[in-house]
Amino acid sequence: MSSTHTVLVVDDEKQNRDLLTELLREDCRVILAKNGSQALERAHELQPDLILLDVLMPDMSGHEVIQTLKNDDATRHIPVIFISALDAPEDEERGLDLGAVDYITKPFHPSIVRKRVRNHLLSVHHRHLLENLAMIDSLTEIANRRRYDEMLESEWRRCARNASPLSLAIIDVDHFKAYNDHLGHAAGDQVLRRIAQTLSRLVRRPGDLVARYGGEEFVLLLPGTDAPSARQLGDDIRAEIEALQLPHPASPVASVITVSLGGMTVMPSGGLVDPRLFSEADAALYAAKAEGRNRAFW
Ligand code: GH3
Ligand code: MG
Ligand code: MG
Ligand code: MG
Repeated sequence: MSSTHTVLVVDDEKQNRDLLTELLREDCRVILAKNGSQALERAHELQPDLILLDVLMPDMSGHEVIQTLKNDDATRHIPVIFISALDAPEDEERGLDLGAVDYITKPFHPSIVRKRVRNHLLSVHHRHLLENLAMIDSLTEIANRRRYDEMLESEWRRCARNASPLSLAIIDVDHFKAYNDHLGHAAGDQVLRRIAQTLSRLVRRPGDLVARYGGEEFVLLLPGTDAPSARQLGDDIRAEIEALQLPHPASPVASVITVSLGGMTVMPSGGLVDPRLFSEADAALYAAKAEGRNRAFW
């Protein structure tokens, strides 16, 4: 667990940095900063899981460092432990008030530091597990709508920065109500799982997202994919789902499960997602349904 965690040690004295590195190397990857500005830079860039922060440093105090960290969206979630020679209760109180999760006084006892760091890393680990669980759809075990909403915002901004296209597809199972009515809800659930697996198999470029949007609807978010490539993927998905040959005796379209897909590709600009990306994809889906279903329209 903890060997994959990164801890940033910030101290102006080399002796302390060496000591803490030696102490923690078994439990985590240790990165170092010898002053406040270096600490802020490394925290921002390397996103450590935990920061051990000295208070008394010449250029910028630990108090200033933590305040800057807490005012920055990119770093405010990183837990900070103060390690300081200031050992009066009011020093400790001030450190905790500033948002530190713990306060260790110098000279420190090596095994206590190690155990406290271990405990905090365990909390970090549990928090990551919970955050991931909250982003997963329990039926299909793919990403859920919450994850999609988050990714859409961040990928929109990233594509806008890189001047690269962003493609979105909405996939809806054809005549799924009739399927449930004929074969039962449990069989319907199994179909949704098979579709999620198939989508995950076909959509596998790093950065791509497959999510269950809700009910029998799925979405694909494809950053950096232009319209021709996205259209090709849409055609492949439609064909592969039909090729699963999952019997759907009540379908007027085919005797098997099919999907309709609507897609849209845009060149994002600005920081806010343009709702037309989704509404245009939804309009294409509506057209695919209206023209007889089992179609991919872009
Ligand atoms: P269309 O081809 O126009 O999309 O028809 P449809 O029957 O698929 O559309 P409709 O929106 O009328 O029905 C969607 C159905 O999807 C209704 C609901 O029972 C089913 N459904 C939604 N979520 C789940 C689920 O989690 N499990 C199962 N088994 N069925 C679900
Ligand atoms: Mg110091
Ligand atoms: Mg639907
Ligand atoms: Mg449907």
